[in-house]
Amino acid sequence: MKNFWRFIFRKSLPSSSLCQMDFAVLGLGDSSYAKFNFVAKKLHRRLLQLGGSALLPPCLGDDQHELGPDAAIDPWVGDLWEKIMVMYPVPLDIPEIPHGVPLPSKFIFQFLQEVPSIGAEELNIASSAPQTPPSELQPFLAPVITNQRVTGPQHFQDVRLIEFDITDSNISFAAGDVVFILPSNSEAHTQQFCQVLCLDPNQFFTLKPREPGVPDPPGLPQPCTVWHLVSQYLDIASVPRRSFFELLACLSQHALEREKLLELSSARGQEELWEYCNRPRRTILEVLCDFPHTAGAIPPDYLLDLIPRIRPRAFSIASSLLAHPRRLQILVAVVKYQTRLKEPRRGLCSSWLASLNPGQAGPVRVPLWVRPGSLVFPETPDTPIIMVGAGTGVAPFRAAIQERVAHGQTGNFLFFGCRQRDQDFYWQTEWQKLEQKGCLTLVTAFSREQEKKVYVQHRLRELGPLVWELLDGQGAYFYLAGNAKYLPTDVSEALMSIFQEEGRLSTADASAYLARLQQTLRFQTETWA
Ligand code: 2AM
Repeated sequence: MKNFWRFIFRKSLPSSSLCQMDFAVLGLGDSSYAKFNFVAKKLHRRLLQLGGSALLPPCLGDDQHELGPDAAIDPWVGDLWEKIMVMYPVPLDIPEIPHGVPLPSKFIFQFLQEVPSIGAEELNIASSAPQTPPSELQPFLAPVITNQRVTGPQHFQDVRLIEFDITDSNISFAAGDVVFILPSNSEAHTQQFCQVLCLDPNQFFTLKPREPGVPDPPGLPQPCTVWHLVSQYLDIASVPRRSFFELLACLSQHALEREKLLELSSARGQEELWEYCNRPRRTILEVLCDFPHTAGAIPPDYLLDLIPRIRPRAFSIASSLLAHPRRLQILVAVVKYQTRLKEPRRGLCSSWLASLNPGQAGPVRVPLWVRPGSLVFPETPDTPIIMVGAGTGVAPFRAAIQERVAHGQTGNFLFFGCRQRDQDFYWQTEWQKLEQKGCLTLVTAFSREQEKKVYVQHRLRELGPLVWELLDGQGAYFYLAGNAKYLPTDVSEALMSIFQEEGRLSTADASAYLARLQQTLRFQTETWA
């Protein structure tokens, strides 16, 4: 993508480069970010500039839409097909694929009659310590050495400090980097899935691609047990997409269930599908339990077409190797919420991590690897940094503070917001020690200790003269991290008012000042909704 981007934006490309080309751009974005679908919009404009003809306006898929990105994608793809079918009609002599018959599966499962000489346990460990840094295809299997609840008993959320031992892993990281973790399904869900689909979890299989040249599914060892496939590969706890229902309908031999599945996958069934599946966050496993006759007769060959692969989750690293050698720490908020379904919804990765018992002997290890994150910290020794973190958003700042303190860098300003000092004030004593040593200036905002909410942006405004002096006088870098939906806008507004009051800038100049900070990486954010 980087190569493509560099190429397409080359100044030397003549403006008629794409005059023979029709194009359409589909973007996947999240409107909680200021630069919503920036790439798609920019690409669309550039392709036009190079003489291409847009078949449609760009599609701006939005993760924040209550129907998900599909709300924009479905009608857009419909329009696209209409155009394409007019431009390139299907020749009459090509037979149509009959409706309701599944396409052949990508893989054929070959079940082994004999148990291979490698033991099942050995197989379930995907890799040992590699020579090169671990990656998605070769993760490091890290033992968990700490799993500690760090929120008080009255706090609504179970937040865990999880620590991994990364001795001999070849992993190294710096402040701002993120760790990717590949979670597994729970034992109970794995068992239930095997039962509903009438699969023997102990059976070994290998996969044969139906078409030559189709690569093996990445990260799946072969031969493999059904248990391994279900517990570590198939994302049975995710909410199914419409394509899942389409394929399931084709595979169903049960008249009633098939009819229902066809309805849910049809265009007019989308409202109902939304109510049945997306709104209550019903999982693939739960849907399969609702269609037991169909589920019990799914040919294993189709499992990989039907169910997506478990995706890794990214966490900001919360520790520095300089303070905790051979260790990697993260702060995990355990996702759990209620919908109209009786069973509470639980986040796959956070619940799995929280369930791991550090003292436990045995092969439960966490597959992980590290990648550079989006936050970059200045290397110059005397550049101050202002870090604004709400809740678990403080995690990357702890790594940065530990690293900077180890390097003797001063000018560390942390604005931390949480609900109550005795419930979710993460690393309270650690910060206080650093303050006493003169390595950190800490400003706290406890939102629920008084009647009126106090947030980090209120503290920023109160300390406006200091913030302005650090930014304008000393060239400080400003960082913001947190999971509050309105946090980015609120903090930007606080900064704007500081620029206007302390810097005596007009509104236009204050926004230009903020934009310049962003462009020069002196204002960086890591936020999620
Ligand atoms: P609240 O839950 O009491 O509203 C970590 O989640 C902290 O961020 C909490 O104290 C939370 O307050 C606060 N928070 C919620 N929304 C915020 C916002 N828009 N700006 C700043 N802090 C916010």
